[in-house]
Amino acid sequence: MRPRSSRFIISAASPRDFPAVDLPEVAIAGRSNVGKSSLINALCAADLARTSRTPGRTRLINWFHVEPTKGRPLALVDLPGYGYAQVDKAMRDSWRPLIESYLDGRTTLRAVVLLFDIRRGAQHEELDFAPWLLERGYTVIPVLTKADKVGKAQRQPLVAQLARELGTAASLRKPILFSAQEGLGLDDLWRAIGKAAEARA
Ligand SMILES: Nc1nc2c(ncn2[C@@H]2O[C@H](COP(=O)(O)OP(=O)(O)O)[C@@H](O)[C@H]2O)c(=O)[nH]1
Ligand SMILES: [Mg+2]
Repeated sequence: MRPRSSRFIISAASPRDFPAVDLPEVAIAGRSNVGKSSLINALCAADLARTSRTPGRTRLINWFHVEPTKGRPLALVDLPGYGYAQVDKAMRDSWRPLIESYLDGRTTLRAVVLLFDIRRGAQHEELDFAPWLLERGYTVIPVLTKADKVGKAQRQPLVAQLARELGTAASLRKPILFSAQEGLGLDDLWRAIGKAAEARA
């Protein structure tokens, strides 16, 4: 599916800059380099989110306005990558409160799309993060990114493995196989996002 329209709204470096957006929101979370910006670009069918070569914006939370072909408009929210060993501690300490203050009090947030590199699977951070999100009442949509990097026969077993690792909470969706490069999984992801955005908070 291609959206009717998509545009960048605003970036925020601190909670006082969070916009008062009167739309259901779906956030995209995952480690640096997992493919967040590429996935947002694929969903928006436009080069709105910068990909890894320009890391400046990746320390900010970025809002995008998207009008799907079906259903109401929504905001996609690009969260800074977490668990990135190469950044120094001071930088990590400033990210965490930013992400947590967003996730803790965002009444318009309906779902978090949680990204996993298909070659790495779930690591400690994600295995802690998913239940943390579920406890706060958010739908979690797990996505395996860069599916093109593994052979076709390996893909479904990796989906099954991630599903096993994440468990069976009610607001946990089935993992979606995704490749920005091949355009794989885009319709499945739009369906899951649309459903979550329509649901009442
Ligand atoms: N092969 C392949 N590479 C991808 C895919 N998605 C992202 N990448 C590459 O992975 C790197 C990080 O992507 P980016 O979207 O910037 O990740 P972010 O840091 O999570 O926003 C870039 O070099 C992308 O081109 C994909 O589906 N397939
Ligand atoms: Mg990015």
